[in-house]
Amino acid sequence: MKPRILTIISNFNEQREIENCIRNFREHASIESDLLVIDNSSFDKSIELIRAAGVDYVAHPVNTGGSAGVIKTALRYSFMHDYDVYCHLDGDNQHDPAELHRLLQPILDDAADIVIGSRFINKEGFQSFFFRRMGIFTFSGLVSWLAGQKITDLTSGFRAYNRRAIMFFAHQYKHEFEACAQMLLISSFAGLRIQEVPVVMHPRRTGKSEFNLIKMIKFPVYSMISIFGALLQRDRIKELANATQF
Ligand SMILES: Nc1nc2c(ncn2[C@@H]2O[C@H](COP(=O)(O)OP(=O)(O)OP(=O)(O)O)[C@@H](O)[C@H]2O)c(=O)[nH]1
Ligand SMILES: [Mg+2]
Repeated sequence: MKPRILTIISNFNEQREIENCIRNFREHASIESDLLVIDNSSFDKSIELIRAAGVDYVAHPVNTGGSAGVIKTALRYSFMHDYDVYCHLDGDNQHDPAELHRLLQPILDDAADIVIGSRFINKEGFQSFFFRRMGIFTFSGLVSWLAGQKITDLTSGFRAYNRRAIMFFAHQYKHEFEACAQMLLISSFAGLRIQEVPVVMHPRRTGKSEFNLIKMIKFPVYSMISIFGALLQRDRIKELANATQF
């Protein structure tokens, strides 16, 4: 039977790119997938553009304070609507829907539960700026070591999650999580297999990045706290994973 796949575009104030992003998916997606946009309470014109595009969407009534909130809704929505796979694209058009098949393949082969599109495997396309790269490199190394699984692009939102990952996060692990370091560590403690595939990312052309100066300073501190939090929960996560009917 064909897997039911849902691609979700995360949007927060992406009025300059969201239309392109939806069009890009419709014209170039390399997989057969439904499409949903999740808006994180934007206050620009993007929500009107999403409505005009005639795409299904969910609009958060309040901003969740970062993109992790969208991923939580996405996992829950995929679970409630019985999808086998959830693929994630950012609404700033940095992720190429023509590469979605790369993310999907390890899931179809049952070789991974979470697939991350990494820009640092082939080192092509947008590599982000020096300090952010150093942060990603350092924390990817730390999380790889703790998780026992190789991760190079910890902050990449370009990911696919299979039914096991959806079930675990939407049904069993109903707590707060941060999408980068902590989510991957929790996944690994839950026995979920993480695999990376090479992708080419584009630079953000318009709009505002989530990573401003304040976030750049907070990133290492928050990452350390969330890693520590995940380590403290390790046994509980294993119990929850064992209780999950995959
Ligand atoms: N800033 C921000 N972005 C959000 C939020 N919720 C969802 N997003 C979306 O999350 C996605 C990723 O955010 P980005 O700021 O692009 O983060 P990034 O891609 O890691 O950073 P850049 O490479 O600088 O673009 C974008 O599509 C945003 O529209 C939120 O609350 N704040
Ligand atoms: Mg971005």
